[in-house]
Amino acid sequence: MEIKKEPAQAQTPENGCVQPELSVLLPVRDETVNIGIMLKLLTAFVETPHEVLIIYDALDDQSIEATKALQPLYPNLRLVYNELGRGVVNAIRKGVQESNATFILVSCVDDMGPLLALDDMAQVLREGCDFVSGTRYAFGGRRLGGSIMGKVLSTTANILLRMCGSVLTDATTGMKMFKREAFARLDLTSRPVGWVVAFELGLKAQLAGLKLGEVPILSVDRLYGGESTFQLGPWFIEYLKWLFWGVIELNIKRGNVRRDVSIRIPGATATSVKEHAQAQSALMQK
Ligand SMILES: Nc1nc2c(ncn2[C@@H]2O[C@H](COP(=O)(O)OP(=O)(O)O)[C@@H](O)[C@H]2O)c(=O)[nH]1
Ligand SMILES: [Mg+2]
Repeated sequence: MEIKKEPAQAQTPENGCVQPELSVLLPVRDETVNIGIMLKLLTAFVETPHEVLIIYDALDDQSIEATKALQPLYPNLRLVYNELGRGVVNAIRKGVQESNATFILVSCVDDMGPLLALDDMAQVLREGCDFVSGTRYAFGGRRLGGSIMGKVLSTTANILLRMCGSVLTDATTGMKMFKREAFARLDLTSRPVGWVVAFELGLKAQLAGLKLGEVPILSVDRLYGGESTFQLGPWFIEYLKWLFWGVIELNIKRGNVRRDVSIRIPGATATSVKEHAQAQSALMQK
């Protein structure tokens, strides 16, 4: 597959008034230092004209002050109050309502590695996909840091789902980008438990027959600052529920799932020539 990168309109803190093609939705709960790091790296790495929505659930959240302090530096930075109800699923709903762009990215403010894949994900949408998922488990993608249990749950769920017909190699990752109109076709019903909504998005995008893409990401979960909200008990039950649901639905609606997934490998992801060659040859065999 040809690896190409189209020139995109550069965006800087000074020219943040450029019409954003992409809204970066960052749900937050008491984040401070990571918001500033994320904004710096987004500006440095991402060429796609974008706005950033920091979405908080509570009026006493520490993220509010941290974001307000950064706004004079980043005109494309918006603070959004999610009054729809607590939790990431509601923050995403609110973010989509508030977004001004045709492409929407959902991501975590404490994970900087996936930023290297963001322009490539946008390019996959420009080339005709409706929904593109990051992948930590294929084509040179990797997962570093984060809780061991989170990793075990996610890898097990993805292996089982692949056996049952999932075409995504990482349905559970939070890093998902989609077109605004595609989101309207995914009727989200998950409970506000952690990032289980990412799993629901990955499953429903397939079952809705969306044109799908995948881009490998280097996930480096919470390298610095703040605390993980991961709680094994409630997450486990909710993940299990969606896993069963996915297994059953993928079997019943097998015919809905489009198997022609578009893959794009960012130069920064395949960190060695050998890995890049391996990823390319895996692609050729698909
Ligand atoms: N709005 C909102 N954001 C949340 C909530 N829980 C977690 N987040 C944010 O989601 C991202 C990932 O959460 P994190 O606690 O690191 O989860 P982990 O990576 O699974 O340990 C971070 O940006 C958090 O601030 C929530 O209930 N509401
Ligand atoms: Mg995290």
